[in-house]
Amino acid sequence: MTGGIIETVKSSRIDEIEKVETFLLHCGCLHKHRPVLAAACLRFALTVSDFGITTGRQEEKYPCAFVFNSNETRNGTFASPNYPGLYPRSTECHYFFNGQLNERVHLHFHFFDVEGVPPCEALTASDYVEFSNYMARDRKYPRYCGQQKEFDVYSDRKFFRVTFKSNDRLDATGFNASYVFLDEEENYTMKIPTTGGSARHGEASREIS
Ligand SMILES: [Ca+2]
Repeated sequence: MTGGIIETVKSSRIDEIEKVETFLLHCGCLHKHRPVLAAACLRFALTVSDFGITTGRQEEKYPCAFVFNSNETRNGTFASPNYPGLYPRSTECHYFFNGQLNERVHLHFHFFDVEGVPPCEALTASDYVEFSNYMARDRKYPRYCGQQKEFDVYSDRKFFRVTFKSNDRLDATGFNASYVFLDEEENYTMKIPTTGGSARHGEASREIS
């Protein structure tokens, strides 16, 4: 009965098998007297290796990371794990954007609901989304959490990192966003929405709706 599943697991890499086993044990999937729960849980366990993230190229060096290269796709969408369902707890997912020379990435968040209280730090036990022009933290961009209206974020460099992180309590739906790579000239001629302040090129800014 489970031949297909066993074949799937066999053809996976060892670390994926370990992830699946962890999930099976976690949610009691191995209990033979609860077949319905077991089936649902098994489906969940098998999709969890790609976190239900359907776009980008999965980066194998991280538990959850997806790469978007402008030389493959100049625009598209990306979302939090398991979107539009609730995102999993204690999960960190990276979204790496790689433009070509002179390119920048422009992100537009259509939906945003990440459990937490600004400034979305550990002190407030917040889940959050972080933006950075580097692998390290970039103080230029505030962390985002809570329920937000649509907003835009611009990179300063050809590389940009978006990181989603959830803690071990309380859940929400997450986010859904689109991205587009633009060369510097296109970016500079675009009207950047401001909040009445002095939002400059590359700064995270909210749209007035
Ligand atoms: Ca949480």
